[in-house]
Amino acid sequence: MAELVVGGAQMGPVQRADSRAIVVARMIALLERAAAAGVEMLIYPELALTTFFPRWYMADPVEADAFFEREMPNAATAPLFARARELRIAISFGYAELTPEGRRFNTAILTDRAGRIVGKYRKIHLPGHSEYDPERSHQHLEKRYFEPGDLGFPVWRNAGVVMGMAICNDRRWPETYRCLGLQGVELVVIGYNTPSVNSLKGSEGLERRMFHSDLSLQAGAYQNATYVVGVAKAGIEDGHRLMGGSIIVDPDGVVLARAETEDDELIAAPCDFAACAFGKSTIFDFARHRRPEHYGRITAQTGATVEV
Ligand code: CDT
Repeated sequence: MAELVVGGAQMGPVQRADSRAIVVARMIALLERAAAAGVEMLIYPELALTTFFPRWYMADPVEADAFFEREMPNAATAPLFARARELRIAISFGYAELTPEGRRFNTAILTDRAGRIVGKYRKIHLPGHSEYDPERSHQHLEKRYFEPGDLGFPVWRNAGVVMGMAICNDRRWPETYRCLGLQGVELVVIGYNTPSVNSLKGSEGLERRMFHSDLSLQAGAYQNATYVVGVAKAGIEDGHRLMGGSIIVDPDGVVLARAETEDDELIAAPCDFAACAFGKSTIFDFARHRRPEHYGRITAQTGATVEV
């Protein structure tokens, strides 16, 4: 069974005017800090290379193309891949993907410790809305700029560990973790950009939103007997605050490490993946205890129907 020192590279804000070169230099600085801490697998946030541009309404979605990557690695990110390879650190980070066919996804990739991309995930649970909404304190136009991911929830064996990815809003959905759990996942990595206030419900403050993030990540870990790492892009970005709260959670649902700032910050924890076996072979031994004959509604319908 594998052991790995796992790190979360929380990032402070990326402003709209920041170049990819500036952002990648910050990511490399975090990678160097991770190497000094003995980290072997490092997770960066969702849409790590740019500002969280879905907060901006652009009448023609093509105007947003400047925020998208047409290939990965590319000229801007090549130095990050090269340094990760030299340091033998596997990495995962999120970016906006524009495919050769002109499709747009909110994507994350996973590399092995030799800097090769071994996995790709495209965000499935896209939150927000697709048209300008004057009722909101800020826009959240992910449904405008991205289409839902088309790759499902795959896992990969990487550095001896069964790994899966999810992105931000996916962390709130038990379906995400269970699809990965049913493939024996041992490490789920999740980058996020979460506004510190709810755009429609101004009273829902930071403390409650942090609680919801922790609750989701810890429940997903415990209920699937897997390590889960949630990593924020945080701080005041283009005048809008994003929450921090990056955490590493063990298969018991216990938080092993937590970021304290809203800036570039490294968290790390040694993870012994043998610890996943206990939950997977006892209370969450899916083969013995699941009752899928009663779960048909999970895939047969989306909205709740009240029939009584
Ligand atoms: N990036 C992302 O998915 N953020 C969402 C905010 C939802 S509010 C429309 C999240 O779940 O954190």
